[in-house]
Amino acid sequence: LAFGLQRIALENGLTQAELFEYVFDDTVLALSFVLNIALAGITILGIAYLGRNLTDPRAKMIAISLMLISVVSISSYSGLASGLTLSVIEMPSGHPAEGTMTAGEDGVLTMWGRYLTWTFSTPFILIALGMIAGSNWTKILTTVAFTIAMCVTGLAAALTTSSLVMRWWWFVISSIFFLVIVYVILVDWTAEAEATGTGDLFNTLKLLTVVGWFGYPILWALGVEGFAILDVAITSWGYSVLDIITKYIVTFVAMFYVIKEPDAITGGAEYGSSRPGFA
Ligand code: RET
Repeated sequence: LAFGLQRIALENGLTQAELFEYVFDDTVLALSFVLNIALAGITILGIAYLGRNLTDPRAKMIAISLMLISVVSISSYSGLASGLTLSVIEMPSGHPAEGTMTAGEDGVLTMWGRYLTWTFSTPFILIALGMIAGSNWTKILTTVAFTIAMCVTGLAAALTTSSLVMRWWWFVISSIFFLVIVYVILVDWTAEAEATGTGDLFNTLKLLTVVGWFGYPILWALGVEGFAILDVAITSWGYSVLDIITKYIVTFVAMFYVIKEPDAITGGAEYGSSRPGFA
C-alpha cells in the first residue's frame, strides 16, 4: 500500500509544490482544510482542559480516544493542505469526469489522504461510542476492524483507474462493511446503552454519527469520484462539514457528559466496568 501510494504521489504530472499552489489559489478549497486544522487544534486543547480532573480510568480512556480523533484529523488536514496527500488522477473510460483537466494535467484532483486517514480516525470514534454504550471489546474491535476495512476499500475505490466497474465494486464492498458498523451501533449498542444507563447521551451521539456517516458515501457518489455532479471544492467542503459534525461536535457532546457524570459512563459489571461489582 505504501509503495502504491508513493508511486501515485510521485508519478502524477504535478509536483507537490504545484499541488500546494493549486490548493491555495482556490481560497474556498484552501479554507475547507484550514478551518479543520483550526477546529482540530481547539478540540485537542478543549479536551485537555475539560478532562484535567478525570480520575475514573474508563472516563479517561474515553477522553483520550476522543482526543486521538482530532490528533489524526489535524495531521490529515495538514497532509491535504500541503499537497502531500493529493493527486491528479485520470478517471477510467466511461467515468463522467473522464478527460477532465486539472492545472494542465489530465485527471481530477483526488484527496486520497482523506480516505487514508479515516482509517486511523474512525476507530477512535467507535472506541469512544462503544465505551459510552458500555459495550464489550469484542464488539468494539469488530467495528474497529470493519471501519478500517471500509476506509481502505474506499481508498481503493478512489484510486482505481483501470475500470469504472471496479471503482464501483470497491464502493459496494466498502458500503457493506459500513452497514456492519451501522448495525452494531443501532442494534447492539443502543440496547447496551439503555441497560448501562447512558441511553440519552448515546441516542444523541448515535443520531449525529449514523446520519453524519451516511453523508460520506452519498458525497462520494455525488462528487468527482463518483457521478461527478458536484465539483472538487464543494465535495471537499461537504467532507469538511461532515467532519465537523462527526468529530468535533460528537467529541464535545460526549466530553461534557463524561466530565459531568463520570459515574454514569462507567457501565455495569458485565459491560466492562472499570469498577468491579458496579452494576
Ligand atoms: C466511502 C466510499 C465508499 C463507500 C463508503 C464510504 C464511507 C465513508 C465513511 C467515512 C467516515 C468518516 C469519518 C471521518 C472522521 O474522521 C469511503 C466514502 C461507505 C462512513 C467519520
